[in-house]
Amino acid sequence: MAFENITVETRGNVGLIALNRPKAMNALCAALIAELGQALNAFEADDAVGAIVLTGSEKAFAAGADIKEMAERGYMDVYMSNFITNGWEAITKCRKPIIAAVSGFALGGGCEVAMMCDFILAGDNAKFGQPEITIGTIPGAGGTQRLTRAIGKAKAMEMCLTGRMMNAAEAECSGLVSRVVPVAELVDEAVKVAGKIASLSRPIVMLCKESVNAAFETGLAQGITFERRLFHSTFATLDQKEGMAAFVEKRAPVFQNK
Ligand code: DAK
Repeated sequence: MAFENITVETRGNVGLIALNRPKAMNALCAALIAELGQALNAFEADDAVGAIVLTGSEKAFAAGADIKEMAERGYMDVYMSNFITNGWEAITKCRKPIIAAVSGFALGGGCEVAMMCDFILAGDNAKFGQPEITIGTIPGAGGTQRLTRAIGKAKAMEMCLTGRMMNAAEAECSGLVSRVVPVAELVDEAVKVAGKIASLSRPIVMLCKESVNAAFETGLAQGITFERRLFHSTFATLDQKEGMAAFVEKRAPVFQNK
């Protein structure tokens, strides 16, 4: 597939997508989001790919939705066309793990895209923010919800109400990112982590992702029950038999994704 706004490659069993609109700080125009959806769906369908890394450039992961594209839209237009909603859902619907490797600016929709991924690895120059308030709107792709769940009300409210950016160190302390690494090593490190995940049992990885995500959508008792049912179901897989046998026999497991 030929893309204009992203680059796509595979490294071993990892799919790597880089947002690529350097002149516009990787602003998320409709064409870019459509391409991102296509690339994610292709990796989702590709049995050779076990995990995905989504990154930008050193300067910008993405500086938000494309303001120039949005500026003249009217209410009836955005409401009736369900403006820019569809393409974005490919990220949250993907069943394979997606790691966001964020360096530079992750603002507005850029921060929201990163938060839609399963976890964020940050380069030490990363800056996160929801600056929509400064251009007369509010976050529209989950920013007020996912940021608040990730870092708590006080910090999320301050960031959404003022547009203040958070640097990588604060983002790590606040629980927004899993780890900070030197920016020059970021993509390689993200691919390494994704490669580790991709080397494990595919169905078990998917069950695990589903279970962690349930923590954000259920109460504790319901979440625990859901986890228990999924845990029980892993015992119906060949990979659970293989994983535990390999441990007992002191050898590396060979998973069949079954
Ligand atoms: N849109 C369009 N162009 C952008 C852009 C953006 N978000 N961000 C940067 N650019 C462009 C600039 O216009 C400039 O273009 P030229 O003037 O060279 O043609 C070029 O990128 C370089 O930017 P700067 O000259 O401004 O570079 P600086 O280093 O001085 O500043 C910056 C970098 C990232 C701090 C600054 O560009 C900036 O503040 N950008 C805007 C950040 C922002 O406000 N983002 C929030 C946008 S609103 C939804 C989904 C998503 C959304 C809503 C709903 N649904 C699913 C319903 C999301 C909304 C948003 O993200």
